Amino acid sequence: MTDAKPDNAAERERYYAKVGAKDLSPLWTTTLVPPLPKNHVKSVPHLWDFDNVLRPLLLEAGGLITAKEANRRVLSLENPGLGKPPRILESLYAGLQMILPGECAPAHRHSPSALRFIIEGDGHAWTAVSGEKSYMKPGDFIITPSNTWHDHGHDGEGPFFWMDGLDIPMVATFGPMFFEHYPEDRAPQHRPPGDSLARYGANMRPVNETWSKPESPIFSYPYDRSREALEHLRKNREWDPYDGIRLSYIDPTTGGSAMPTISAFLQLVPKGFKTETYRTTENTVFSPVEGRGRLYVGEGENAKIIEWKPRDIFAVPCWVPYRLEADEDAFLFSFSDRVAQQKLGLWRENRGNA
Ligand code: 1HN
Repeated sequence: MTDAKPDNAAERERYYAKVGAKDLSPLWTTTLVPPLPKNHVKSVPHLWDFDNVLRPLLLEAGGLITAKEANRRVLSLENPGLGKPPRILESLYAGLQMILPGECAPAHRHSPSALRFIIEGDGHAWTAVSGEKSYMKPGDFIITPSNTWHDHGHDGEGPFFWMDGLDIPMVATFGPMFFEHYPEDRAPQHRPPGDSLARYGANMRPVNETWSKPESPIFSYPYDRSREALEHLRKNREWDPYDGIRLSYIDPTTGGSAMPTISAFLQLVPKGFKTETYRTTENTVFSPVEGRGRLYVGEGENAKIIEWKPRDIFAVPCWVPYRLEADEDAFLFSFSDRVAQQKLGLWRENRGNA
């Protein structure tokens, strides 16, 4: 390549204007496919502080608007490197939602799939998905599959907070965005709480029932059970140098991801453990449940150290190297677009520095 100005520069410019007017552009003047994600990914590693920022601001919103009027009282986490519409990372939406005792977040359904990760509250708030209520406790992971009716309520005391994770940017890329309000505030209940877990969550399944949907038949994955599994494995399985001990939430009928577009994980990084530098094409959102520590993220002039503690939310973009250090036994929830990238043949990871 030469930087010398071609002798027909003016002629070329006239040509570019001419093709532009015909809804065309010369590929040779654009870089559609840069050599590395870092030349293309705009989102940046970032942390949202729950105790000092998210919680007080949501409480303030609680004095300004009801859950019903807002439909959903959610603060969207906007990655500072991305413009509107709000996204936490290129492919993922995340928000922090608060519901107050007696409130109603009315029933609706939409094509984007959602997950809830419970952050704080007394265990008497619930979400109803497809006619089944799940009471929510901190650390629980709950799915709201595409186009399932869902509403939220709170029968207990005090404010109740959870993180919402949705695949909205993926759906937006393809186009099939659908949303409907249910004609009443509450969608009807067809099954008692705990039904889906009883049917599919005991390493058994009803022999006379088929399940062919792309998501898990289990709506709620209680924290106690996931945590207990990690506690067992810390003593009985080698720790992974890049993850510590990490389990993924699965659809028990396939062994694959609980959701078709979003992967979700719970991970234990034992006190004093330092993970080795890891890089993956996946876009990942973390929320520590217990423990505190540091995230070392990025490289060169973009390298940062981010301190995290329980209930914070932090995001690591595609192909940005990172490692974790825990000062106390740390249990971290995370969700990512791994399963979507895998289905498209795009997912890569790099264990090591290369
Ligand atoms: C939604 O429906 C919920 O149902 C939460 O709780 C967050 C963010 C964007 C679009 C729809 C919910 C959402 C959302």
